[in-house]
Amino acid sequence: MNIMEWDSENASSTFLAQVSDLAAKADWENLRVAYLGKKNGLVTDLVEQLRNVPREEKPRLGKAVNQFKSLVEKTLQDHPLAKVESSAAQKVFDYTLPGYQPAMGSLHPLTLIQDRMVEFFVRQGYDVAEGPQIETAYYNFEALNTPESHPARDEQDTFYFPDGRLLRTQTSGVQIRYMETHQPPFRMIAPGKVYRRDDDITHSPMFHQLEGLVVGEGITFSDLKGTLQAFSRYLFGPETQIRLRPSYFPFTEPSAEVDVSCPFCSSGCRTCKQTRWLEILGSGMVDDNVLKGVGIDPERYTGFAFGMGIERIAMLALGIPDIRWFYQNDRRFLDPFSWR
Ligand code: 2NL
Repeated sequence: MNIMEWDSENASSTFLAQVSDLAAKADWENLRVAYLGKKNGLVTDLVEQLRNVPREEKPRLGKAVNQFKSLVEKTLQDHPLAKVESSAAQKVFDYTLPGYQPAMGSLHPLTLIQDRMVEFFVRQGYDVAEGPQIETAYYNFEALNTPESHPARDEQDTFYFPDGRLLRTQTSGVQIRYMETHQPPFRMIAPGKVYRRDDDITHSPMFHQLEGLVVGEGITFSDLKGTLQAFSRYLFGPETQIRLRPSYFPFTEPSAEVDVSCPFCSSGCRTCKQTRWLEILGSGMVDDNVLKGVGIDPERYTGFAFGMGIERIAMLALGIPDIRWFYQNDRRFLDPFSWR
């Protein structure tokens, strides 16, 4: 269109007639391109030609083109179709397509194992207690008959805060508080996070423990043995045997380490390192000094206690070679547990 032959009034009414015929977003798009398109849009073209118009015609034509441009821009912008989704997104919904399956959350393998352990003790009437992960040296060590000279208290093994407090290395502080606030007889467990300066394929600076404590009149080593026997059979199957080996902990006397017969073999395998036994926990009769420290009379009451690492047992039960797999949130590792 040559600007010298352009009739602004005619152009406006033509444009407005086209606008009144608009029916779909695609029509609106086409009209916008026809007028305002960067290439060959009528308005764009006219504005371009203004530069070469004779001097004396410039004011009149300039005004007319600008008015026309505003009319086109404003009319298209205010049109109801301007706000309608463009045709590509407006496609009819295809209900034959497969649905999107939302990813399902599931329990972490450590949570699954911990829940099963807790389940056993809850069914036996144990109370479940929790406590702070930042402890004082009193609740983590002193009250557990562990003197300042003990290697476990070294900065090599324990994370200390500048004020002398520490990240608990065992959940025992929870049991101490429980004994301060409850009268025997009682049975309780304390599951939770604990921290030690350790880091390799079987040790993590943070891991989970479950400790248990039973105090009452006439509690004996037989009660300890029977309880751990039943627990082992619950966790590893009814054929499981247990074996107690003499051991030492500052807070129990006597103390025993407990092995279960390897649930995977009868003649030695990789999991049991050809020994046919797996060590699963430490235990013993609560030391008199620990009971005295919380005001329980050891002449009247006795008790047993035990502690186990949840990661260690989960690794044995599930055949997991590297403790770090628990913490990396890699779905190749986690997804196979999601059906449980
Ligand atoms: C292990 C051994 C153990 C305890 C923890 C305990 C707590 C109180 C009193 C006496 Cl309050 N004992 N806990 C006893 C024996 C062993 O843990 O190897 N844990 C991973």
